Amino acid sequence: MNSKEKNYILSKYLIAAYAQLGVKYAFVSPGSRNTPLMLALSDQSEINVYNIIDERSSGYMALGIAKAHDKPALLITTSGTAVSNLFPSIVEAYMSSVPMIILTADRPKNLVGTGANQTINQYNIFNNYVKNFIDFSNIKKFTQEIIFNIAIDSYNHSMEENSGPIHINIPFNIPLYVDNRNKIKFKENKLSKLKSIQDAHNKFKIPNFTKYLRPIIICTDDKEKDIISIANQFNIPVLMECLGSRFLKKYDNIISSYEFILNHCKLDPDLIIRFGKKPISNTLNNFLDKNRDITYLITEKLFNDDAKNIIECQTSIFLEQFIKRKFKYNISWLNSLIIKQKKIKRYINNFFKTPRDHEGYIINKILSFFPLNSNLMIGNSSPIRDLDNFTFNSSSKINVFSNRGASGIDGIISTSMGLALKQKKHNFLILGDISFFYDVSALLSNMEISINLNIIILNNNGGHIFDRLEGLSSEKDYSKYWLTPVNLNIKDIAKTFHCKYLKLNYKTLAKADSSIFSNKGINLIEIKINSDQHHLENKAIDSGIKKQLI
Ligand SMILES: Cc1ncc(C[n+]2csc(CCOP(=O)(O)OP(=O)(O)O)c2C)c(N)n1
Repeated sequence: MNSKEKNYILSKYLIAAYAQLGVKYAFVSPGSRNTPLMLALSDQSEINVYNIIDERSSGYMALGIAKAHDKPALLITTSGTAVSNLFPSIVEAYMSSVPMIILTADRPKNLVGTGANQTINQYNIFNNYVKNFIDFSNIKKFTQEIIFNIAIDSYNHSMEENSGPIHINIPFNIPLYVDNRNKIKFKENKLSKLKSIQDAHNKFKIPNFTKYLRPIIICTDDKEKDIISIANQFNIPVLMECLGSRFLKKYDNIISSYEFILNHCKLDPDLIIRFGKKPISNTLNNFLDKNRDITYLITEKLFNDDAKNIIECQTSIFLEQFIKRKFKYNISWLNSLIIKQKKIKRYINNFFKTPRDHEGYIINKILSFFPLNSNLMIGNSSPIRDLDNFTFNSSSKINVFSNRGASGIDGIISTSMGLALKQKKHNFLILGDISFFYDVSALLSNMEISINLNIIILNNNGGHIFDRLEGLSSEKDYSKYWLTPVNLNIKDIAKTFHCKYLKLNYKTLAKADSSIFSNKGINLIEIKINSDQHHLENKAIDSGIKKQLI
């Protein structure tokens, strides 16, 4: 086998193995060093391939589709800075436990450090943010069996327990292009035996939870639907974040207004059962810190969490055990929280009957237009906080996604484009203007990939999340160093990138309906918000709710 055949055969086996393992999507960016991998992708039909110019965007798209698909996508680049541009998306995938398989083409090892063109040290470049790194320089012989085993191990490892990214670096010698590929002989073997993904330990013991009087559940991004119904059966209130199943089914025991309750009332549970990652809400995080001793985290594997009491098992298996105890907590405890929740809901709904220049009003209005079974990607930082704070439990079947692993404002459009590839209709993204401008180059791919996505830009002109930091806005250089108004015309951007465009404010939104959305292509909806007015409205809501609760 000569070198060019070797490059191609190796690539072909690797891609064939991933296709057999169930990988359905590959995000690639052009280059010459990754040519053997591209040829292998081009010669198959099971994996859908998207060619994305910008590797930063490509990485986030792979993240997005994996969120929707629960399986890794392939992320393929050439050598050099192309590789380093994947870093933010890999950090987010690692921190939020999303599977991803990264194949980076490289120069042969002997060229690293010699001044060879487009050659950097790619060896374990993502170090702390990948679950595993494999360098093909270390493999002496490339048999089909060896390559298939690498594919199986990397796939399984990316999906096991805390899912995450796996990096495979593949040095290719020149020549890179090979023609007459149909004449090259292959063993067309099927993957012989798939090793099954390791089950989590699931050997755990539930402490005697029946001795407590005032239990609560805190559920963040764990979407296991039985959490609420089982909690309901046991009369346990569930503080349910917007990333959980808040919008999937109506249940009285779902408490979504926990920020207001914790800020204005004394809540003294004697047991907290936690599902999912740390909350979005700072107030809820402080509450958890104060209640560490009585909190039990249910998690398959502890990751990036300082919980004191941990029950290591899958949520569904924990619930199976939990439900075996025929027991009910005193309903008056649950009712006391339900009453508070109802008061807050009544107050906010009443307040929002009048159109308000407030993000909570705008988000609620937008959500009310969503068709059933919509996907919503929600941006950092005010949008997700306002979605969390001002929306209530409903059965509108909205599935909410976000990048909360590292809470970056980068890559949000790209992630939502990746998500939208899986679900053909009803895709929405709500984000701030700075996050929009940050990732506007994602729209370059509008012509390459055909998706339907409504992007709602909450434009408060410059990242006004920092107004919420006590005292900061009166700092002398506040506008200079914290605010970043871009002052570009979003309508012009829409035209440049072949998107539809609509401009609204809270008053025109009040008269709108679902016809503002489009079911074809990318639709930019800009909603102007006055941040000073938002803060005034916010204060009014807070003091109004306080009066209701005391
Ligand atoms: C990549 C990255 N850079 C900087 C930040 C810090 N940061 C958090 S929110 C924010 C401003 C966001 O502005 P915008 O998208 O308009 O949303 P909003 O102000 O409404 O929260 C910045 C710069 C971050 N989270 N991620």
